[in-house]
Amino acid sequence: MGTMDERITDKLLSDAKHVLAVNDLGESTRPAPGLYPHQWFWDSCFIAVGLAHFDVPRAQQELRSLVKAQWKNGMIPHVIFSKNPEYHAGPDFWQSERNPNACPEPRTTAITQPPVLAEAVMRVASKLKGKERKEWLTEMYGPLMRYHEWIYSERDPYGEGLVFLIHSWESGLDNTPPWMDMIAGSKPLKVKMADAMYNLEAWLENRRKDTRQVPAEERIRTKELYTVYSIIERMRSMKYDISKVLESNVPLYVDLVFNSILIRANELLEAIATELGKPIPQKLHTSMGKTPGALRTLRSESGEFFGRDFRTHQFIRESAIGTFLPLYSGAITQEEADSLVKLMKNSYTYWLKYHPASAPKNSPYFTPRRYWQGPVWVNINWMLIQGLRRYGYQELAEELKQHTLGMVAQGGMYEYFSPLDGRGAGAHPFSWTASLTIDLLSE
Ligand code: 2M8
Repeated sequence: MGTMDERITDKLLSDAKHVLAVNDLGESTRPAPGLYPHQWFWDSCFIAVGLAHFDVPRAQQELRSLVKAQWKNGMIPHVIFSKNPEYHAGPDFWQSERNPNACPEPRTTAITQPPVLAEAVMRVASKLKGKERKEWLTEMYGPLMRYHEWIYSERDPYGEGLVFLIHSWESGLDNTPPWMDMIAGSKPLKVKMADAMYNLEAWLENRRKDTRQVPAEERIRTKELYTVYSIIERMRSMKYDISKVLESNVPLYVDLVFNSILIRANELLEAIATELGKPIPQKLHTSMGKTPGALRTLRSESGEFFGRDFRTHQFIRESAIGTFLPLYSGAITQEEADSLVKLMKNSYTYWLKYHPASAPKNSPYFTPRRYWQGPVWVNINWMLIQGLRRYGYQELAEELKQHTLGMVAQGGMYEYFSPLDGRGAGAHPFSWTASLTIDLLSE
C-alpha cells in the first residue's frame, strides 16, 4: 500500500477528531458509546497521544483524570467508572472499596492495565516548552513514580525483574490465547459443581450485556468470560489483597505485553527524572534495572517469546501477537529482533492480507473477527511501528503505518479489523483507533 492521497488523509483526520468529540465525557474520553461508557487506563493514554496534536490542555486533562483515581498504594486502576450504569462489569460487581487502598470517588476496578502512561505524558510534554513543560512533568512525575513503585512492590515480590498480572484484563488483550490457556480450568470446584448442576454457562449466555452491543461472535466466548468473571469474584472475596491472592491458586501470569511496555515506560520515567533533576528512588531504580535482562529469558529455543506462569516458571507456549511486543521494549538484541520480524512476516500465520493478526492463522484459537483471537488492532500496530524503527526497520515501519492507515480509511473507526478482509468489527466509533490514526497522520 503506497502513501495516501491528500483528500483521503484529510477526511481521515477530520473523521478521527469527530470520533474523539463524540466520545468525550468532559474530563475523560470513553473508548466507545454503548459497550465502553467509562474511562479505561490504557485507552486514555492512547487517546492523549492523539489529542496532544490538536488540543494540549484536553490531552493533559485526559491524563489528570487518570491520576486523580490513583489508589493510596499507587495503583492506577484499569477502569474509572462514570455515572453511566450500563456496563457488563460495573462498580457494584467489583466492590473495590473492600480494599482499604481503593479510591472512594470516583469508583474504580481493582486491577490495572499496561503502563502506557509515561509514554503519554512524554508525548504531551513534546508539545510544551520551557516553564509549561517543566510544570507538566513535575505534576505527573510523583504519581507516575508511585505507580511504578507499586507495580514492582506488588507484582514482583521476589525481585525477579518481571512482573505478574492477576487478571487477563490487566494485559489489555483480554482473551488472547496464552491467557485463555493460563486460566482454562481455573474455576474453583464449587463453581464447577454448580455449573454441572445448573448449567451456569447457559444462564450467563442469556444475561451477557456486552453481546447486546456487539455480535457475540466478535466478543470473548461465554465459557471464557465466565472464567474471567469468576476470577474477579474470587479476588473480591479476598478484598483484592495481593498477599492473599499470592497464596491462593488464582492464575498469575508473567505477561509479555505488560512487561515490554513497562520497560519502555521505565526508560521514559528515567528521562523525566533526569530532566527534572529528581533521582529515581534507589529501590525502584534497582527493580527497573533488572527488567530488560529478565525479559530476554522469555525467549524460547525457536526465537519466539512466551509469557510464563509466575509460580512454576513454565512457558505458556501459545503463540499470539504479544510475542512481538519485545520489539517495542527495545530490550532485546538485534538478532532477537530480526528473528521476531521474520516470524511476524510469515504470510501463513501473522502477516495475512491485513496484518499483523492478533493470533496466528494456524492457531486453534484463530477466529478472524473475534476480539484478541485474530483481528488486527491499531494500538498494537502503533507500538510495533515504533519497535520496528528502534531496530532499524524504517521501511517496514513505514509500510505498516501506511497499511494501518489504509485499513482504517477503508474499514472505518472500528475497534478491530478482520485480518482476512479488513472489515471493521467490535465497538464503533472507537477512540484509540481515532487518536492513533491522528498520531500516525501527524508524524
Ligand atoms: C477491552 O476490555 C474490556 C475489559 O477491560 C471489556 O472487554 O469490557 C480490551 O480490549 C481492553 O484492552 C480495552 O482497554 C477495553 C476498552 O477499550 O476493552
